[in-house]
Amino acid sequence: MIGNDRFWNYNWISPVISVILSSGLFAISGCSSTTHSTHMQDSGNGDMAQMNHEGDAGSDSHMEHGNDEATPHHHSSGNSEGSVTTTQAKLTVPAEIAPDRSIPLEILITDAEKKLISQFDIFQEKLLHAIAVSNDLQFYNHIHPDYQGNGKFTTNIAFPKPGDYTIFLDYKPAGEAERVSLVTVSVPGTTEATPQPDFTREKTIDDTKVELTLDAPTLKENEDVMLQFTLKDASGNPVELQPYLGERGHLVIVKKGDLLTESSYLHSHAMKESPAGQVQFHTQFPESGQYKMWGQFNRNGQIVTADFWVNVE
Ligand SMILES: [Cu+2]
Repeated sequence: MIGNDRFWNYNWISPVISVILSSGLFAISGCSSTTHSTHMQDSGNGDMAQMNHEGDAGSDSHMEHGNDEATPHHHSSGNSEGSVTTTQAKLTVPAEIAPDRSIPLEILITDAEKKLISQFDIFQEKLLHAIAVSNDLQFYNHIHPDYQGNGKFTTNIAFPKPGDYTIFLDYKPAGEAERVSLVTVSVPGTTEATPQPDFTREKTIDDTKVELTLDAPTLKENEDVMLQFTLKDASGNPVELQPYLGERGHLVIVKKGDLLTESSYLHSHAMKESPAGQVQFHTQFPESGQYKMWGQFNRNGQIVTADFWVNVE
């Protein structure tokens, strides 16, 4: 919260139109409520579209079914039954963005013909879930933009540091399957070196101690795994949790990479039953690599966000 208002001179008259990327229709993995988007993008005509996506030559403009190097292990992409439709998100941000300053975001969701989608189904209590991460996966924010009607959502967000950010947009056009679209934002300035992933399995967030345990000694791609978060208070007692967005907890998982795509993103829902202070997620990691996960839980109205890195072989 540095009071550098003098740097704050964004101008809505010449907004930068950011990225347009179509979404993937969700594929539901067989064992759990984990969803995982298919990789289906279409770089649009946004000024910033090339910024984060130029490295993905050859895989941006078609839908894959497991035959592309970027997504060699598409489990369960076979249930789309020929009804795949695409949607797109377009982000408009101010022409000038300063670190650590709140900026307005305007998001338009359209169908493949660029026609605005006006009706959305509520899922997990919201019309649109927006998960913003820095591309180095150090920053995470989960917000719910306000629906203005006619395909338009608005919100405000601050990006803490210079660098590239990706916002995963998770929504359901009325009567249709859940979609994920992504948009990107670049905050100008000198970027800092990214710290190495930290694989600690225990963290204290304010006065909540959170421990991650896995039901397997190592994580392997495409294998079922149960991720358990155990939350204790300062005295070591299990904490009481309340529902968060209708569930015992939410888990967002993003695969580390030079380029974040829709297939980098996984959103897992908590198992319904688990002992006090424990929340379990059943999931699969689609590829080997390093993943950052953010578990979110409601402790007496305070959302506890616990982040952990895991390595998948
Ligand atoms: Cu949400």
